[in-house]
Amino acid sequence: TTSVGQQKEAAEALHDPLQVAALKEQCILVDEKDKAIGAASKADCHRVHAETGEVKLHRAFSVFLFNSKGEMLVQRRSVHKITFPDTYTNACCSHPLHDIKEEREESNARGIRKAAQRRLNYELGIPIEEIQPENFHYLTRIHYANKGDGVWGEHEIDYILFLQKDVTLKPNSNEVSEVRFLKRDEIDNAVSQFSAPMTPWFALILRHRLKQWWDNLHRLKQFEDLHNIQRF
Ligand code: DMA
Ligand code: MN
Repeated sequence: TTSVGQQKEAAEALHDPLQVAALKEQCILVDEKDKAIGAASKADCHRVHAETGEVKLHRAFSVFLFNSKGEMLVQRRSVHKITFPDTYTNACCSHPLHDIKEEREESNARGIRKAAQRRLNYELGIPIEEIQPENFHYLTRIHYANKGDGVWGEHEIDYILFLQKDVTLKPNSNEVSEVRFLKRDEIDNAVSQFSAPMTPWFALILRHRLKQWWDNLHRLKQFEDLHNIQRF
């Protein structure tokens, strides 16, 4: 086993400087009911504990973006990402930050919506004015964990946001190496032909919920569950 200090040095030596700098972001620690209980760095929130294999539970979001034709955007994470590099996944995932006051707001998932706006702009280059917080349909929360490569993993309460809108895309190559829109009837075939793995959270949501939600983009209200936290 290696110490946290050694892992830190290794990350700084081996990884992309922008992605290393982002490890200092302060995520929101939560309990299993999604009650905020503190803050910890992105590094501390994603490091797999050497002895227990556990990762600190924190708050996150996943955006699923559809165009007006009902096609879904899939992105390939860049090779520079420290967690789950070079994998196919949904449009945008990230974390609301503890040191941004408005991103801690819990009423109507306000903080999550603001964080999603910030990250869609950063990762995919979508102009801020095209993605207003009220444009997102907040569906539910999912609790999941994954040990990743054994050094960097995930353990999150993940807010699911749907957005159907034609937007302007200008992907940030430090974050995203490819974007494409997939049609509903070609998803299974497309996934089977991906030339890189899928992220575990995208695979999980695809397996359990995505197709049902996708088939009902115009009546998502009836699929909302803002009370329970789903565990598959
Ligand atoms: C983290 O996503 C959030 C989920 C739901 C897995 P990420 O690794 O893409 O975060 P960031 O873009 O902030 O690095
Ligand atoms: Mn995370």
